[in-house]
Amino acid sequence: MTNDPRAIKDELVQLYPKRVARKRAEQIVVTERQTDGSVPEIKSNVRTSPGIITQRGCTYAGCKGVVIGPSRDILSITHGPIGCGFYSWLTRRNQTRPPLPTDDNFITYCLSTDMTEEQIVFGGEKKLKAAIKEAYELFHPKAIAVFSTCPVGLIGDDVHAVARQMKEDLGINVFGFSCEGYRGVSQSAGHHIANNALFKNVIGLDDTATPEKFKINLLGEYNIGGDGFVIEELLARCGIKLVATFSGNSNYGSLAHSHTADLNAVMCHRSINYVAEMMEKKFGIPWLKVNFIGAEGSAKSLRKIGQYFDDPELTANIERVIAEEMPGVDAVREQVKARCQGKTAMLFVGGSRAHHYQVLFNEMGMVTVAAGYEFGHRDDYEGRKVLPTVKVDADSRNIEELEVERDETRYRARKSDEEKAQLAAINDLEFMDYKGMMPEMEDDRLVIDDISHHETERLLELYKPAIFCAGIKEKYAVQKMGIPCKQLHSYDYGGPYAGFKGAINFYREVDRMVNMKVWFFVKAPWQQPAPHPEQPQAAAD
Ligand code: CFM
Repeated sequence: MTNDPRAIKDELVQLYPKRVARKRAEQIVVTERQTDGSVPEIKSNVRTSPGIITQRGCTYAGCKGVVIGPSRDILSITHGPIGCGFYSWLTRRNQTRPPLPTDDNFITYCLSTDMTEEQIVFGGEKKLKAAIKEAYELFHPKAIAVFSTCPVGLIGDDVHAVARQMKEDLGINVFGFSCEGYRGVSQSAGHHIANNALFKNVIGLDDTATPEKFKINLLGEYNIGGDGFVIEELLARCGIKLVATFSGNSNYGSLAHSHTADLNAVMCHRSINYVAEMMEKKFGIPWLKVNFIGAEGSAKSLRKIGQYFDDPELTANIERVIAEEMPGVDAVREQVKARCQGKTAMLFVGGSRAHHYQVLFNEMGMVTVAAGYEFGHRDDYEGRKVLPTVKVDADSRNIEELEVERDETRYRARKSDEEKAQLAAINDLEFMDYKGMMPEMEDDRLVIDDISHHETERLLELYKPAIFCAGIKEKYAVQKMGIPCKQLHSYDYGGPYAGFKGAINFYREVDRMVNMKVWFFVKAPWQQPAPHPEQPQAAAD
């Protein structure tokens, strides 16, 4: 079979009905960088064709599970059938560490209104009110968040009116999310809805500022497998105060005064860019894209933050930390490189990791031959410069765009336009920008948006990569084909993979996976030679 990615692209869509094939062909591109740095257009953030097995999750998952869930002391109530609550209960490895054992931590709980037929027919608002009251009496939280599941939107329960009333009755912050599973084409819509509600109901509520000199928020870091802990520790060693993380290891109070920080460092652009943009407009806090995945990425990100604050002592601290960490990383990297160099990887995950983790594979000398997001938008693939040309369709119009204005009293431009231009010129700091996945990929690689199960199987047969990175839904199907699958959502109970420490963990783990001989012995029964007709068959049980 050919290795020509264009021929493989044709092959992937060959079995689809014509219309589906045409649509899928627009969501699969072969990378090719033009001299001006531009990359081909990719169709993304569109509905999955019915009947196709997708990796995607729902809008409720993106809102409750991804963005709000990791905050430890906001009490989350799922308004809906119990199944929705159950499947969002501890299914993501966002860790948290309350400072004191007596501090609130609701992450291990699963609260649901357990909507049944009665509420579907007669309405569920009464039950929701009772649930909020009961939750309050049990836990006395500072804030309660109410998440809508599909039936809530279908029967028309007004979660916002209920939340307003309960806020008044209980005297704590109660807010709702119209994040019904069907609200958007994927969990990405849920991110946006969560960002909007955080901005309207939490950010900016507490003006208490702490005295540190270098204060930042980390946006789009959810502390999966302890990644956030590693980054927090790194920042602290450099002398950088982390005001709030959105939302790994966060608490309500930190989010409420996050507008007192002087920089927003954005890890996962897809899930939180809306908060970054809105905080810039309302409070004057600029944002910079960072990536603490990969040792080089971590060093670069720390240096970017240093250049932003432009302080000799901070710069020296950052360089000291990098110098302390790098030798350990290099030693392991050299070891694994000898065994992994040139091996191939594929990454199909989420809306940012398929890009970020290419850095780690590059550092190991491995080659990413195909990658894609489940629910990324064109800006995540091609860079934010394409934003003005992104078509708004009925599905994206469904999600509210908040009108944000400068806060009369609290807006403070942390850097003037001149200062920003100067920093951009000297240090190449790109404010409020993300360059996307494709410009950093080699030419002639496949980029596939919202990959289907059928396409996954064909890709594996055609390329036989050394490792495939995806999630739990794909893992065992992939491994049955004799190819190791690394879960990049949950890290397979492993991690952390962020920062320098994380890079070492990842190098070791991937080295083990791609060099393990066991995969060569895997054969499905139908791949074995057929038994001789005269040979007695094993009795079936
Ligand atoms: Fe951002 Fe994430 Fe991701 Fe995401 Fe996710 Fe996740 Fe992900 Mo799973 S917020 S887009 S919705 S980095 S849960 S921590 S791993 S799909 S690539």
